[in-house]
Amino acid sequence: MSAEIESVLHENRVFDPPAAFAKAARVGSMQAYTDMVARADKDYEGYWGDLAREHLTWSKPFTKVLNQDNPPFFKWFEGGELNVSANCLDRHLNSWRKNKAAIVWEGEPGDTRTLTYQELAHEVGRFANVLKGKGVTKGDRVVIYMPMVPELPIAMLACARIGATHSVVFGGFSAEALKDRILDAGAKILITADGGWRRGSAVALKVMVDDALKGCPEVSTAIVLKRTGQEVAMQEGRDVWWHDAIAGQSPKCDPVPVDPEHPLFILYTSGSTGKPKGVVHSSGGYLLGATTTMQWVFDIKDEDTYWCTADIGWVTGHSYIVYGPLACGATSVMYEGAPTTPHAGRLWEIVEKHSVNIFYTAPTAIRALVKLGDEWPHKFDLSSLRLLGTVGEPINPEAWMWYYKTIGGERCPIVDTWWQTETGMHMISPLPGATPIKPGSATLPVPGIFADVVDQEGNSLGPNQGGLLVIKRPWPSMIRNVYGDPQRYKDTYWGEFGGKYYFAGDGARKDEDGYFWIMGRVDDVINVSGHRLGTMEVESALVSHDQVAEAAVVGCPDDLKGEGIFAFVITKGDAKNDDALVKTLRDHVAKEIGPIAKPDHIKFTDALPKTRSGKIMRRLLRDIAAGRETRGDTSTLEDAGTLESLRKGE
Ligand code: 7RM
Repeated sequence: MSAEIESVLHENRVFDPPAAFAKAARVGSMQAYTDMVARADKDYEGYWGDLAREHLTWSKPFTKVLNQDNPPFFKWFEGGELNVSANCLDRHLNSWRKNKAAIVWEGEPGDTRTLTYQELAHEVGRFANVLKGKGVTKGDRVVIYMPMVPELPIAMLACARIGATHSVVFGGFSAEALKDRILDAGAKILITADGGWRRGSAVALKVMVDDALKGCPEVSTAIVLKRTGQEVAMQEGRDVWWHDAIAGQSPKCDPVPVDPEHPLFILYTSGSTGKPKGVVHSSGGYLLGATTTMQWVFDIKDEDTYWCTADIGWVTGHSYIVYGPLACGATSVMYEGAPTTPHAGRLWEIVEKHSVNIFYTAPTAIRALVKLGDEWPHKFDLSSLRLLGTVGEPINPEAWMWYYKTIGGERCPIVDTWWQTETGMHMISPLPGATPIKPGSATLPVPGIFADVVDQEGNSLGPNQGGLLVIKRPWPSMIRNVYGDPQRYKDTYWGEFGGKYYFAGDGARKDEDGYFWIMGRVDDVINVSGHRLGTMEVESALVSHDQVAEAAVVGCPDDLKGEGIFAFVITKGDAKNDDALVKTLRDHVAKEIGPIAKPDHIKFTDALPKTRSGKIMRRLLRDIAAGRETRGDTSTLEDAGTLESLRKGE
C-alpha cells in the first residue's frame, strides 16, 4: 500500500487562547503543555502513574504502571483494584458535591429531571441490586438498548458497580443489528424501554427487542423501562418492568472491586466489511483517560454546566457524557431528542435554559445547523458559553468559522478533538487555555500521547507530507481487544507496522508547526492518475462555495485516470441544481485546490448515507458512483431510505 497522500488545501488563520481564559485554565500556557509532554516523554510510566494516583480512587494501589510483556496485549496499573462506579459516585458523596447536580436531563417533549450525585448513587444502587437479583455477576455481559434517558447511565453504572460488562447498543439500530450484538457478546440479560421520543413521535424499542430476541434463546431476562407509555407485549417469565423491579430495593449496593484491566464495556463499531467489531475497554486505564482529558481538553470546573450532544450509544457518550464528567464530579446535561424538535432552535434553547458553559457536538450537526439559518441561534442567549468542541470527522474551515462566530461569539475557543472508539479518550486536540487554534486542525496530541504521521515503512514524514496517522506508545485508555477475536485486534490495529505502532486507519499531515490535519480514512483515499487525494480536502473546497451545504466525494472507476472524483452535493435552499452550477462548482474546486481535484461527476442530492453518529458512509457512495449493488454491512446506516433515493435519482 502506498501511504503518501497529497495535501492541496491550506488554511492560515490562527486564534490565540483569550488571555482571561488562559489565566483561569487548568493548562494555561504552551509552556505548561510542553512541560507535561517532556515529563511524559522522559518518564512515561511515572507520568501516567502519578496521574492515576491523583485522579482515581483505588481500593488497592497498583504496583506496576505498564506491563508490556505480551504486546499488543498491554496491561495498565497491575496489582491495583478499583470500582468505576465508586469513582463516579461514592467519592463525591463524602464532599460538598453530594447535592450537586450530576445529570440535568431534558426529554424531547419538554419534561426535565435533575439528579444529584446522591440521588444518582441511590438509583444506581437500587438497579445494581436488581441485576444481582437476576443472577448477574462479575464478568457477565449486559446489553443495554435504551433511549437517551437517565436510566441509561444508571444501568451502565449499575453494571460497573457489580463488575458486569455492559454493551450499549444505539437505540436506533434495527432488530437484526441488536440480535447480532447480543449474540456476539453472549449476553443473557437485556435492559430496554418501551420506546423513546424522537422528532415528536414515540419510537418503538420493545418491538425491536421482541424481534431480536427470537434469535437469542440465551437471553432469560429483559428489563423494560416505561418511557413513552406506548403499548408493548410483555413475555411472561422473561420481561419485567423496570419500576416493578426496583420497587422495594435497597439504594445501597457495595461496589465490587475489579482489576484495572477488567472489561468495563464492549462497544460495537461497524467494520468496513463483515461483522461488527466489539471494541473492549478496560476499567482503570479507560477511566483515567476519560477523566484527565475531561480536565485538560474541556477545562472542566465545578461551576461549569457541560453538554455533549452525542448519543450514549456512541463512544463519545460513554467517555464524555457518562464516565469522564461523573468521575470529575461535573454537571452533565443530557438531551433525549432531535436537535430540531419542536423547532430549529432547540439546542440553543437548551443552552439558554441551563446556562450551558461548555458545548460539544459533531461537524455534521454544525453543518445541519448552518443550513437552518442564523435567526435560530440569534433568538437565544448564548452568552453563558465559554468553550466549544467538535468530534467525529474533520471540520471544514467554513463550518468552523460559523461555529466560532455565530455560536461562540468569537469569544470561545474551539477544541477539535480527534479520537476513536478504540482510543477511548481524546488523542489529538487543543488544550483551550494553551494551544493557538487553526480552523480545521485538531492541533497537537494531548500530553502523554505520542502521535505521528509516517510512510508505509513507519518513517516519520516531513511537514505537510500526507501519510498514515499512528500512535507510537500504548496509552491507558486504549482498546484492549476485539471481543472474542484477539487475532482481529492484532491484525487490524497493530498489523501495519509489525506490532510497533498503533495504526488508526486515518490519513493526516503535520504542518510546519507540528499541527495535525486529519485527511480522512485511508480506505477512502482517491487515486487520480497516481495522485493520492484525501476526501476531506475536496469536500472542504466544495463546501466553501456559498451555494453548497454539504458534500461527500468518493473515487469512481475511470479508464484514463484509474480513478475519477465523484461528488455528491447538497445545496442550500435557494440554489438551482442545474448544469451551470455543476460547472461553477467544478471550476471552484479547481481554483481552490487545483485542476487535479476537479470532480468528474457531481450529483445533487437531498441527503447522504450516514451512520448514527453522523459519519458519511463513503463505501456505500462508492458503490453508487460505480453503479454497483450495495455491498457489506449496512446495519449502522441512519436512514436506509437515503440509499434508495440516491439510486433512484440516477
Ligand atoms: C470519537 C469518534 C473515529 C474516526 C476517526 C476519524 C474520525 C473523529 C475527528 C475525526 C477528523 C476529528 N469515534 N474523526 N474525530 N476526523 N477530526 N476531530 O468519532 O470510532 O466513531 O470514529 O472518526 O476518521 O478515525 S469513532
